[in-house]
Amino acid sequence: MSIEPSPPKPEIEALLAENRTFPPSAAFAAQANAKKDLYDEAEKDFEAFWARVARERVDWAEPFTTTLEWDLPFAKWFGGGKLNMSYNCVDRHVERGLGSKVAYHWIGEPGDTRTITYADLHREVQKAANALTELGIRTGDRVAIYMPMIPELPIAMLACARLGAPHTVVFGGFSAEALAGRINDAEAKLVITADGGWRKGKPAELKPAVDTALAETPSVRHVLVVRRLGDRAPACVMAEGRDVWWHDIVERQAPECPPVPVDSEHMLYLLYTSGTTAKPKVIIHTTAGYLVGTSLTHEMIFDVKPDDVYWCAADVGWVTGHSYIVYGPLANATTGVMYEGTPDTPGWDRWWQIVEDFKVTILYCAPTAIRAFMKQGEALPAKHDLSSLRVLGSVGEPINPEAWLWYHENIGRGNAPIVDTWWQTETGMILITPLPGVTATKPGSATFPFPGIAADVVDGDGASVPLGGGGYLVLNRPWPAMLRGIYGDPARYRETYWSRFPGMYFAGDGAKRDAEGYYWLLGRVDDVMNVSGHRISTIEVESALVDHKAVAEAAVVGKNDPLTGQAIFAFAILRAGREPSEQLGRELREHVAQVIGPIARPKFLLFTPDLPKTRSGKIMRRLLRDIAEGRTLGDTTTLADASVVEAIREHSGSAEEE
Ligand code: 7RM
Repeated sequence: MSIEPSPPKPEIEALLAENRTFPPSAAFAAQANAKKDLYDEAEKDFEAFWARVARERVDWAEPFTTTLEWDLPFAKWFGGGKLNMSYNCVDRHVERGLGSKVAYHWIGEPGDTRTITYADLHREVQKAANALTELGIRTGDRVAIYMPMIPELPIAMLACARLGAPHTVVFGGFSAEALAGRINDAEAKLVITADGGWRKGKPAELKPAVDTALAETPSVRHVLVVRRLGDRAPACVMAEGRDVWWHDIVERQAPECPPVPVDSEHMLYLLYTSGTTAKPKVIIHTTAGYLVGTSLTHEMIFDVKPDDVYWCAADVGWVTGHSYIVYGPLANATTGVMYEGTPDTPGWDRWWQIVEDFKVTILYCAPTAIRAFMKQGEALPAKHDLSSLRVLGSVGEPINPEAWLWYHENIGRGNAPIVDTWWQTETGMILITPLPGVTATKPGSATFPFPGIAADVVDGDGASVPLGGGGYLVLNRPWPAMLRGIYGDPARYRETYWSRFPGMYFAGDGAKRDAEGYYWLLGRVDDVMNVSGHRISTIEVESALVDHKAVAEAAVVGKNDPLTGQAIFAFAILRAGREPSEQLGRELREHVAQVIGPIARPKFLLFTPDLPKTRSGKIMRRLLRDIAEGRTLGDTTTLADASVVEAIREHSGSAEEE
């Protein structure tokens, strides 16, 4: 790691030290699940805290005998315990009389809907688990899942968990090549997929990509295929003896399949980290600690009550979907919303229509979505009744203060607390976040570590940086939902996360703390630019650009520069109704210079209609750097929409240089 943290610079402090503070309302605080004493309890004895939570929240087949065995960097939580994840997410709720409670209100992109109750889930998960057994799946076998956002996706995950067969979910948008790599890494025996799904008003076939991938995946015996598109999937060909329709095999199964109790540390799933680095890592999550961590954070951070309608608008293929669409919410018997399609179909108010129709009370989404809505203007959300919303969440990237305020005013109507939640595929659960009703928020800050979590900001030598300064974000003690390693590569696990600062987990993110101890996430440390020896993080410049009223979204990268080492290359997406012009280019540069300082003025500026992103909305700056440098593009298998980079590249000649 060559980049050292920047010393605090007064001009950057100006951007981060948001003066606006939003204290919780007395009314919200009075009814909140989380109380301040949660921090106190956890601080007194964090192991005792997690043990208490684990006893209360989990239905154990056999109780655990040890809370934590910590052989740095390998953790074992709740040793001696046995449990089943699907039992905890489904059966126990039905047994307690919640069978008719809705687990998911599902909305297909074309407008079809399905209502899945806990009793429905109970039946369907057991039938699916019996079908997996018939297809040869046993405890410990890996199953790859490559599906659109349809109810069979969580059902398939829970069916795997019922048998103790770890799943690896691959985004439906990824290519055949990416799918083949993931199947081979996991040596999956079975692939669960669909003929396709609806995306942007059109049927999008999936099965042909599976067929291509399977030419190179010797471990796969069978493919289980859900019919979603039917006649609209003409290329869906079933291979005799290998491929089986879901409705043929699942429907005829008995609706009883006893859950297999597994050890606390039994592998629940494998998941690739999002493609912001060149070589993806396969992250291991296990059962009990993950259940404890995701269910507690879900209930406290989103203030979930029995009558809430909770919508996490992520894709299930992202860790956010695993933890906060499937396992956390179902463990809490929550009623959720699940939507198949994109936010712009049939119009840019699709989400607001869903909120209105289903009276959604809690919405959790990514800043990239919020900025896309900002670009479309205030009129669209204003047309809808969003008064049911009472908590809003953000995840995936630092949220610019501008987008935070827009979300607060136009979606939360000024009175729904916003929880900006920092975490990673590796952490499994939210780690830095406000607790609504407890924490006074500041737009752009993820605020404080969750109870029981020990975070710090350290300098290049691992020494804690005093409040007011910036450096590297680290975690100083294990937490229940933490990754248990990188699949098949313990050395890389140690090297990637535990060697930069001995004894600490290095998250790879930069962070600052203000004078009051609030955490401000600054993005990945490899996204830091070095201009004439000044270290400037990409989010700082991006926030300054988005702060200008003409800009909806921005990305900046460092471009090699003979004079200054790196020069700032900015990509800007304008809001609806604004046109690119030289004049506007000058104005934007001037704006950045004013907000941050002349050193941060972009040397190159390109107006672009779109940005290359992962499916979870993270900007792939690696590809923007390739574009800025005029290089051939690196690995694009995790790109949500491959045509975007080509479109930007065509324009890139027109980048204005100052
Ligand atoms: C949940 C998820 C992890 C990386 C992480 C950060 C960035 C996520 C926030 C954030 C600032 C946030 N998992 N990140 N949440 N940065 N504020 N609230 O995103 O594995 O896909 O990505 O995402 O850089 O290291 S992930």
